[in-house]
Amino acid sequence: MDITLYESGASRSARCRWTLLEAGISFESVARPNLARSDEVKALRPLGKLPVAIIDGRALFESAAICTYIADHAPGIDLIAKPGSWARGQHDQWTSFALTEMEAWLWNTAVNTFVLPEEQRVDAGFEQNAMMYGRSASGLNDVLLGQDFLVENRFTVTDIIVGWTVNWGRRQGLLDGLSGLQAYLERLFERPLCPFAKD
Ligand SMILES: N[C@@H](CCC(=O)N[C@@H](CS)C(=O)NCC(=O)O)C(=O)O
Repeated sequence: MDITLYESGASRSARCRWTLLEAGISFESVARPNLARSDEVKALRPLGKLPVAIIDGRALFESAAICTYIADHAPGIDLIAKPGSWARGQHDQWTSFALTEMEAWLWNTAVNTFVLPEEQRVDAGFEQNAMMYGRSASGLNDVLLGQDFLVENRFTVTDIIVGWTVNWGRRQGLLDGLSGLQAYLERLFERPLCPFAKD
């Protein structure tokens, strides 16, 4: 595969970078200040957000979709459950759960803290966002008290996608008391290629 990744540091782009590194696929990186919302990226992806991957000349966006596609096409390494298998259903399940039941709450807080211009922000929902993230995180914590990884109990791209969301919660101070998630992140951080922010 010929891949160019439009990326931005430890943001959601890090999911794609990590997947490519684990897959052993070399790629070109495009990263510079003010890349998001630039005309160049708007031409590739609605809203001009990052990441975007140009794969063999075609643009693919949404970090989870990019990671899943790359994992499906990674030569010589088994990074994702087989399409059509029950385990693949679990990949879709946990990916959807992380993006809709966890990450969306953190994104709402981010949007109303620094993403939108001040006059467009609403500052009423922060506590509720933290509570709702915590509720979902607690459910995921219960699962990860009984297994090391999410699908087939082995490291897969599912952990790259979901782990990023868990790590965002950690950075927001939302993992207190959730020892299953803390240990899960330690397992991910131990992997030498993990590019997630560890501060
Ligand atoms: N659901 C999208 C989210 C993409 C996203 O929000 N990217 C951020 C960086 S992490 C961005 O480009 N922000 C610029 C903006 O909001 O205009 C994905 O996972 O790819």
